Amino acid sequence: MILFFRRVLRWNYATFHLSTKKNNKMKNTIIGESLPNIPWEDKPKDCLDVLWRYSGNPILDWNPIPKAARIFNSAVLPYKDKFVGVFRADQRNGRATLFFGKSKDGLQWKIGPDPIQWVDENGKPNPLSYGYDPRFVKLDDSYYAVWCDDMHGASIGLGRTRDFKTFIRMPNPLMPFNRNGVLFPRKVNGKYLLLSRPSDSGHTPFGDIFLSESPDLIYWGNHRHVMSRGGSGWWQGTKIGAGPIPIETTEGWLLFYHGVSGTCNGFVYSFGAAMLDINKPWKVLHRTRDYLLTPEKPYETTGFVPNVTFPCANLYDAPTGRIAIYYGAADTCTAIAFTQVDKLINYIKKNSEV
Ligand code: BMA
Repeated sequence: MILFFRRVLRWNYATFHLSTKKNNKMKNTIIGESLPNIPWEDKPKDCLDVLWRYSGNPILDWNPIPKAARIFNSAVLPYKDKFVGVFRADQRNGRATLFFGKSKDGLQWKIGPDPIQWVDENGKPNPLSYGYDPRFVKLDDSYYAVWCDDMHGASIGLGRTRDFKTFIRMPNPLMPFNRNGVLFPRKVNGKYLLLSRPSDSGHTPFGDIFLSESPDLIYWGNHRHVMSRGGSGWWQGTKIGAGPIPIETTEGWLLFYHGVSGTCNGFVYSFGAAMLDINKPWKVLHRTRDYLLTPEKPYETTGFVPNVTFPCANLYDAPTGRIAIYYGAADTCTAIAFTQVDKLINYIKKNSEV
């Protein structure tokens, strides 16, 4: 009933926009909420790409707060008419941890001042050894963070909050070694879904994306392979990892993911996108043959780790199809890129290699 009501509301919104903006065909491809205050900038006239960078990049630069030297691969969400986020911050001792932040516009952030103080289910302190590359999602009535956690080696960490004050650590969903855990924003076929990238103990020279399911966010199983590294190009030839929370669309789940190529000067992290079947998300329908974004700008090619663009979050506005992608740049800065869902899906379909 609620779903029906939402769809009617969305339809009305879309119809209104269709009648007011004749030249802007809106198809309501994204199945989700509206976010009229999404950070946004129109595509520059001379840009030939389907995805374009924010002219104000980076939005977080070196030493953004007293207790963190670099804030980068981080995750944001809309909250009421503002924004909240879980941020990967490398502290001044070099160790990665997670901070919480708030923003009125998604561009200017108030982060910290201290790392998130995690507790167990009984409220006792349960600090992280380290934490990095968080993703953040609203599921049911709670907000869940997934990150790379230390469980006698890199593994997937999971925690939840309802009020952004108490952050409760939950059992690690998967065994080490694993990274790039990404939850789906709703149950599919009655199960919670988690993408991940199993690995070895180091900075893995290999890696594919897998999917696991759970009835309760505690017990995970029915693991399936989703996507392999590789393809005819080289940008995703070494390893790949799921990026932001998948976006539900009428064409399937839209998933941005990073791809890594090995060069004689180290790894290069770019990102592309895939469309996954809505009811069987382990089935890849389309997948970008070329990257959508690769390190080119000085803040992407130069920094603590050069040549890294690493997406961890996306915001969307369903009625207009606007998408803002938050990505870490050179393990130093936080940057934003924009795209429009219909143009992007059209591009992915036309330039797909599965
Ligand atoms: C990966 C992760 C990311 C990082 C990337 C490039 O293994 O550690 O946090 O952005 O390497 O250094």
